[in-house]
Amino acid sequence: MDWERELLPYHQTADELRAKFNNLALQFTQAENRTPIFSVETRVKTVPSIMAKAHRKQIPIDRAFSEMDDIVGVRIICRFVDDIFIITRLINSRDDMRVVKEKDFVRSHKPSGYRSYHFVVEYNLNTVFGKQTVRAEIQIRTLAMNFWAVTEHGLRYKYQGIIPENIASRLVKAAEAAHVLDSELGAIRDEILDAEKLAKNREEMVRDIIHSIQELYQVSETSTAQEMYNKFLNIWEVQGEEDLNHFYSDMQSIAQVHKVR
Ligand code: 0O2
Repeated sequence: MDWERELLPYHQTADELRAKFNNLALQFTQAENRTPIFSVETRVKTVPSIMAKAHRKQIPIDRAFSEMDDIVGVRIICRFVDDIFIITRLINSRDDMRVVKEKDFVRSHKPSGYRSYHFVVEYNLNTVFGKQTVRAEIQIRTLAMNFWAVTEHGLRYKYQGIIPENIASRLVKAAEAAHVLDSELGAIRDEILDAEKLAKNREEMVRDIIHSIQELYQVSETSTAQEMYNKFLNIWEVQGEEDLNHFYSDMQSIAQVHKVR
């Protein structure tokens, strides 16, 4: 079997899915000023790892490609638990991928403590060799769930799947701690998002003010521009939101007057 040739459509699937989810993130940011997608990672299983899994699951090697769901893996990381469910609804409503399996380990975690939302989807691909349907596993989890899963996975690898009892029970406790972190941050999600929006608005306002002052240096007396700059520094240092808003409107009016002249 030409493994590398067999794997080409899987690499294409990984590339296309990564691009699609990254574009979704961009569109969310454009439309709503924030995205539920923090990051997207993809991987294609290597040949040794396909062989090892086929051996473990007693899948004849010539059926590995048709029977394994996770040769293509997509991992979508979110900041908040609620974001996971925005994405699950989205995946279920798309017509460019068909959901064939769905497992919710977020609401109902595994005994190990593992939390994540899993899909297996069938994705239609157009290649130079014709059309092909490729299965991919999509895992959706928060940053905290991911931190736990990656750490636990490393230990699982070290102990070849059988983690000693004392470490396993600590891992369950650590998973609970990650869950508490997600719940606490989820409870103040709106507060956090408001603060971030405020900081972003302030940053944009300051950028516009500095730009207007720069323009003022070119179109007015240096002393006028200098006076506005000093005023701005005073307000900026004190960090009064309302004063900054007023100054921003004043600055816009002044810039307008000078532009008209
Ligand atoms: P790897 O090394 O990540 O690829 P299968 O159908 O055989 O893929 P299963 O058990 O039916 O497996 O599917 P499930 O439970 O949805 O698990 C699929 C993948 O989720 C696993 O792939 C892991 O990546 C991840 N996962 C599931 N349970 C745990 C867990 O307890 N800890 C961690 N860290 N990850 C988990 P693989 O092939 O098992 O492993």
